[in-house]
Amino acid sequence: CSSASTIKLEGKGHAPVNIALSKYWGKRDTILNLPQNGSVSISLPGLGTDTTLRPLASDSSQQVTAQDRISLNGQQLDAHQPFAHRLSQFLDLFRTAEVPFFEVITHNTVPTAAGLASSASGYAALVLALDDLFNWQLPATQLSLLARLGSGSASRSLFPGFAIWHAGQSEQGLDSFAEALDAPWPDFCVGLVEIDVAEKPVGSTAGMQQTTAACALYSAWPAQAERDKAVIINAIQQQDFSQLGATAEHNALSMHATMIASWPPLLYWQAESVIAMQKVWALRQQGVEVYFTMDAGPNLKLLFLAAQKKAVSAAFSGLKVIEPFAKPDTQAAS
Ligand code: 2P0
Repeated sequence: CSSASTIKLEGKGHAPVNIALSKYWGKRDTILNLPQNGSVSISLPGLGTDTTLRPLASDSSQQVTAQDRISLNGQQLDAHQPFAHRLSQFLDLFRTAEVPFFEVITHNTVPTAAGLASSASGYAALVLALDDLFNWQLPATQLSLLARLGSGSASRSLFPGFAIWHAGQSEQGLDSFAEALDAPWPDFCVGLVEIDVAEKPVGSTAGMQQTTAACALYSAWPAQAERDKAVIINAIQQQDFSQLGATAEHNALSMHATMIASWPPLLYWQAESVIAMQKVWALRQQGVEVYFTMDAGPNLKLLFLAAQKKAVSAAFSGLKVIEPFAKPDTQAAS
C-alpha cells in the first residue's frame, strides 16, 4: 500500500483501552490471533495509548540503523526487551524499501494504578499511526483486522463505545475483525477496583495456551461464550441492564473456571479479589444493582448505571468511575 510519495514524515494514532463484557479466551490460530469465540467490549475514553511513528530510513542523510527505535512513556527500550521485541515483530509486517525501520514513540494514558492491560490500546494506536504514516485511509474494520494481528483484544479498541469482535471461520482470518455496536447508553458506568497492579506472572497469551491445552472444562467454553455474546448484544440493544450485568459476570466467572481447572492451575485472583466479589454480591442483596467482570489479573471492573454511582462509590473507596458515553467535558473520573 505504500509508495514513496504517500509516506508522511510522521503518523499518529490514539486508541482507548476496552473491557470485554463477554470474553476472548483461547485461540484457534496463535500466529494470526484467531479466537475460538467472538466477544463484546466497551471502550473506556480517556484511558488508552498515544503513538507517533516516524520512518527510520537508511539513506545518506540519516544515520544508518539496523533496528527500530522504540520508546515507552518517555523511556528508550532495548530491542531485546519483550515489549519492544513483540512490537518489532509486528512491524515486520509493514516494512518497505523506504521504511526499513521505524521510530515508535508511545505513551500510555492508562494510569498504572488502574490495573488495565494496555496491549489492546497499544496495538490499535500503532495501527492507526501506520495508517496515518502510509496514508492508507483504511476503513476501521480493516484496521481492526490488522490490530488483531498484534493483540487479539486490540481489534476491539478501534471503536468508541460498544464493539463486537466476530470470531470468523476462515483460516486466513479475513472475517475475524471487530465493528462498532452503535448503541449509546448514557447511564452506563464502569468502575475500576484496583487490587494489585504488579505485572502478572502468566500473560494472557500463555494463559490461553495453558487453558486450551490442559483443561477438560474448556471444551464447553466457546459455545457458552458465543451464547453470552448474543445475549449481551441483545441486552445492549434493549438497554436491559440486568441481563447485561448478569451475563457479563457469569461469563467472566466461567472463563476463570476454565483457567482454575487447568493443570497446572491458573488463578489470577488474590484474596482481596474474592473479598471484592463478595462485596458486590452483598450490594446486590441490598438492592444495589452492580455486577463485576475480571480479566487475566486480580482487579475487578464493576458494571452499574449512573443511579447507583453514589452507593457503589461509597462501598468501594477510591473507585475510579468511567462513564463511556459522557461528553468529554463532563467525563467523570473520580
Ligand atoms: C478479553 N483478555 O476478551 C480477554 C479476557 C483477557 C481476559 O483479550 O495473545 O492481550 O495478545 O491476543 O488480547 C487479553 O488477551 O491476548 C484478553 P493476545 P490479549 O479482553
